Amino acid sequence: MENLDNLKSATLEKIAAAADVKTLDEIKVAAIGKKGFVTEQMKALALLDVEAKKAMGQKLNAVKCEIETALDVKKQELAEKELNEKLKKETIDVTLPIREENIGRIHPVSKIYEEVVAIFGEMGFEVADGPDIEDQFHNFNALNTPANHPARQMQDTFYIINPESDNFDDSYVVRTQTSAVQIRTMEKKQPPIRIIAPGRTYRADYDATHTPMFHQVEGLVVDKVTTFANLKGCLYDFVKAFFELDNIPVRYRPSYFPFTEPSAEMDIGCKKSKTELKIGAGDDWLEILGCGMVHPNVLKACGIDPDEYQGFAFGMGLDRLAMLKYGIPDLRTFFESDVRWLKHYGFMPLDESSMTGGLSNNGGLAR
Ligand code: 2NL
Repeated sequence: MENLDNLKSATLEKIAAAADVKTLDEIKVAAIGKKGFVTEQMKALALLDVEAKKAMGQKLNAVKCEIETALDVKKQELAEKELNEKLKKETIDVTLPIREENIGRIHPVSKIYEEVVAIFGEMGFEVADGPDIEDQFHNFNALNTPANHPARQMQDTFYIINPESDNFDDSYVVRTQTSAVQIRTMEKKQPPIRIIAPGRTYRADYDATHTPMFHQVEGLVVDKVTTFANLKGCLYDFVKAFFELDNIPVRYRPSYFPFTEPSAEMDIGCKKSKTELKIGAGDDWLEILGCGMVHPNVLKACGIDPDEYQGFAFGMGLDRLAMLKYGIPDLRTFFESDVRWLKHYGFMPLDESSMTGGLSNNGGLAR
């Protein structure tokens, strides 16, 4: 008995003095482990008579409980202390520069997207979006392109058969341009409207400058007085901001789109040589976008009175802009998910595009 009390107090003292979890485990083994002193005395109970066995058994259980509780309390205290010390040692200095090798890159198309949104955002345009799969009304009919209109063959459309109808006119399409987004906006909202619709578009075509999925941004302005002069001013400001040039020659060539009248294509001045394309000077011209005044039939199809409102619209390929601005020769490589390509042509994630903080952050170009 005497011996047990002494061993117990000695053990409790050792627990109180223990400096780490490993020491605690050793104390535990020595007291209540398989060969610990409490366990040994429990084994010895078999030799005692019934009364003594009962008394000693209770005593031993109480000692075991006391030691276990003391161990648990101390263990928790030590674990907390160790964690606090570890946290103190492992602080992160968030002001340290990042290790550039270890972070990903922003895809050139995402970069162009951000730049275009920054420029038109500054002019007061809102970004609108819509589904990739469209019905033919929103992709064609509402855009003054009824069934059998020759313009439907101008675009190599991917159709998706409607399982609920035998009529081909009820087929869906993956959108051939993002115009359906503007149609949906006009259906919902009366003018003034000033939106851009960037996004994925699809046509059956594949070569160095065409992929079956590509990216476009279209813009739409509708108001009581909206003129071709407004269109020209808006797009001139856009190309200057986009190519980061104060002066840039532009010209408009007459063109045809079913959804605009008149329609035009905008070229910018450049100098082409075998090895280089220099934008902003020279005797050559580069087509950059298509545009025009919204056709009255389009406004009508969306419930807007063309006698009261006019609009202008434009559309351009984001991938083509990326190829021109960043000198990437083959469009197909954009969508091959090759990390070496991305490392070469991609951009650092923290270089945001803004009209005030540098648009393309050429200094941050990850090359
Ligand atoms: C191009 C030409 C264009 C439009 C898109 C448009 C949309 C509505 C009404 C009228 Cl809702 N027009 N969009 C207008 C002119 C040209 O895109 O070459 N895109 C790559």
